[in-house]
Amino acid sequence: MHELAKRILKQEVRALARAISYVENDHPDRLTILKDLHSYQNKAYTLGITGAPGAGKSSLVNQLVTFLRARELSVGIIAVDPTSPFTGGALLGDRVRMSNHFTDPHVYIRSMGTRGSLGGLARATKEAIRLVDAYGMDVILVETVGVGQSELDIMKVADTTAVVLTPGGGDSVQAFKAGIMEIADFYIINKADLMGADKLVAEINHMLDIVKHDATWRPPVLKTISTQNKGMELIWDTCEQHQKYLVQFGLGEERRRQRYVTEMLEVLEHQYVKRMQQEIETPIYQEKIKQIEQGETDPYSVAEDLFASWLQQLKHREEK
Ligand SMILES: Nc1nc2c(ncn2[C@@H]2O[C@H](COP(=O)(O)OP(=O)(O)OP(=O)(O)O)[C@@H](O)[C@H]2O)c(=O)[nH]1
Ligand SMILES: [Mg+2]
Repeated sequence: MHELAKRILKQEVRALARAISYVENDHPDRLTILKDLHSYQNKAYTLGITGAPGAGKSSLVNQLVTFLRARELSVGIIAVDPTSPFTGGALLGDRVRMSNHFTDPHVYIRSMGTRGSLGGLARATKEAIRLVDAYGMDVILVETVGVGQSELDIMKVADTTAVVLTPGGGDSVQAFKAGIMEIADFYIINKADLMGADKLVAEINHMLDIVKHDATWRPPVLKTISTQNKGMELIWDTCEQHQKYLVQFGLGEERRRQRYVTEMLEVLEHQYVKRMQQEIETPIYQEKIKQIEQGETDPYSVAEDLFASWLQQLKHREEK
């Protein structure tokens, strides 16, 4: 077993941090570590928290951590900030917000940005979640700014996904447009101390009446005030209900199965497409591209050639 994998299983936090850097930077040992730790996963409960910038996700996460720690649950937090190359700006605020948890050995906080995005932030984040899981945290909270496909992607690995909305932001319509409702297992109307919270709750409930959702699970709509520590119990109760629902209908397994398929495809894409891209840079293929330009061949045939010659190479290697 890889040294870092061993140390992660011994709950050495520095090894966890190092391994996450490995997945971020696409270190050569990355897959080895993930392989070693595979059978130690699927113990943590993962809650994704997504929503527009400033909706109060970090404040919620911070309060939730306090809530979960009071129940003696250990917590891993992964804050994804796709807008910042170094996760600097947002992290600074979050650091202040979460500073009371920094010295707690049962809490691990990690920010992920596009910096180490070799092969994609979504991939790195998902792999980081795997590592935190193997490390043995009971609960993993993943905070993302819900804007793009990559967040939707990340949320597919969460057991439960909460979408955070706030009154008066014209948020709800936006959220429904962005396809976020497809991933929302429940809604958190945060900043319920502000005007218009009840109206927003009603709006979302109305939309839930008219759009299709899983017949056996209607996403609940909760109100919270994270700055006053109100609603954390409600959130956790809802998480527990959702977990029960997943178990009852065998959906956890189904999600897991889909996740494995996705991960396999991602590894294939990441490892092998990358290799073929390198191949395309070689003089042979540069020459072929010229031939395409001159009308002597076409991109489809060259792609087929490339794939065929790659298979050949693999076969050769096997025979050796
Ligand atoms: N009035 C009110 N303000 C809140 C509440 N929750 C958070 N805020 C404030 O909203 C601002 C943004 O909170 P954050 O927790 O940083 O929000 P975020 O969603 O993590 O923001 P990003 O990570 O930048 O997307 C802060 O100034 C909070 O103090 C709430 O329940 N009520
Ligand atoms: Mg935040």
